[in-house]
Amino acid sequence: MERGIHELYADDPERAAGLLWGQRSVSRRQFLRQNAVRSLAFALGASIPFGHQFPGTLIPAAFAQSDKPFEIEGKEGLRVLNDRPLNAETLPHFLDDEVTPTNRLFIRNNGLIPEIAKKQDISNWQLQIDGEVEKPLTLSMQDLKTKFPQVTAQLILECAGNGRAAYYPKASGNQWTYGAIGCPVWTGVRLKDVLEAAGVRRSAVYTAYYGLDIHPSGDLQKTVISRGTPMAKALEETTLLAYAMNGEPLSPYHGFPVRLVCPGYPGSASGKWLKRIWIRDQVHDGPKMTGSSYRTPQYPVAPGTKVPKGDMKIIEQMPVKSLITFPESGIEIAAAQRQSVTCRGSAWTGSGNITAVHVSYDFGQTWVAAKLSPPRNTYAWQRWEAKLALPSKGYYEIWARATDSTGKMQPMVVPGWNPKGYLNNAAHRIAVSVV
Ligand SMILES: Nc1nc2c(c(=O)[nH]1)N[C@H]1C(S)=C(S)[C@@H](COP(=O)(O)O)O[C@H]1N2
Ligand SMILES: [Mo]
Repeated sequence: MERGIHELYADDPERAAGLLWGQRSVSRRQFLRQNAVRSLAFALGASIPFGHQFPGTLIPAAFAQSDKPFEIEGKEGLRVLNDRPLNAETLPHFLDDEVTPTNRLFIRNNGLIPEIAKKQDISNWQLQIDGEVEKPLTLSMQDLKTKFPQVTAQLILECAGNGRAAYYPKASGNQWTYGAIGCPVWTGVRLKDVLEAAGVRRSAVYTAYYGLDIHPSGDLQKTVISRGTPMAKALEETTLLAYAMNGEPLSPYHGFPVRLVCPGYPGSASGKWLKRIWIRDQVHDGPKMTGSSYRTPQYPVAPGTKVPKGDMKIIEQMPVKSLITFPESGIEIAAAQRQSVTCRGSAWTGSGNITAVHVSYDFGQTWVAAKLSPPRNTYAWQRWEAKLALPSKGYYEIWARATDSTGKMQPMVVPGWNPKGYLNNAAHRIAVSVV
């Protein structure tokens, strides 16, 4: 079940039209519109003679009647935020699995998927390891699979911009709500083992990844994104060079043939479609490492403040957070069932593990502790469940709030505003009516 076109139009007709017609900027409008008319015609299976006349904010009747949803091949339950580059988040009730299935993992692309991933052809693929190492390495897939111990772990992947949509004043970028998070099972090798084989020099400070994805401008010389982590994070047991997700080779969306998985850090540290890891003698300064990218102010600022670039710091550990993945927000419960309403979800943190999840159905006046499962391994999310007795008929909100082993707890309201809208870990709420 994808997000219906009616729902998109109801929320924001301009944006819905933008998604459908590709009309995003006035200057590129004519060009985009031509392309959009072509792709719309393709979706309809017919040409649209007067396509250029179509009013931008009207739902094409063909869709209005069939309620044909936006679909991403191989995906289910994803809401498209942008189609070029492709960005799509998972609806919370589609994240109800203990292990996130591949078809339900969010997609966050800064550029275009490289050919090698589309064709799934690794005959010419190699991974280069260089910089502050004694012995630079060039590794094939075969080398990765045979020269290093294979590791399988369930690891969280969350975009630092998850929750951005709730900041006011609005922060630019994809308007993620809740679903730029997932926790699949990854298989690969430890980055640590590979770096040890290369012999890390004492001068090593930071890693830098380079991927094969293509800059949205089409300029093949331009790097889309190149980020990294301090050496200590790179050398953690759970920082992987992954070649498989949920027992299958990585999909084209998620970094085929090899990607980093750097759980607990912003998703942007988990470079996809890798070609090179450069060990640096200084903090990496590649595209999206500097300025305000993946950085927050060093001190709290009032909403809307212009923060000098020198006052921003790189985001490292992600905050404590949780989701209610069952039931789906907006459901109606028959009065006969109200005494025992099952409610469950996931909780995770970038520091340590989850020690408690509390649930409220009376707007935070009372809280009950949920039953919490242990993580499958370090940096796996933890599932929680609570049975609630709703006292009467009427409208309720179920609120869930997690606490981690550092003692940090999710806030009920949107936390510290920052220029790019990162790290919103406010508690998730859903609506439930007893009828
Ligand atoms: N090469 C490359 N790696 C990348 C990105 C990208 O655009 N290009 N996006 C990053 C960001 S911002 C996130 S949140 C994660 C998303 O991973 P996913 O699309 O597999 O969910 O990949 C990261 N790795
Ligand atoms: Mo991200």
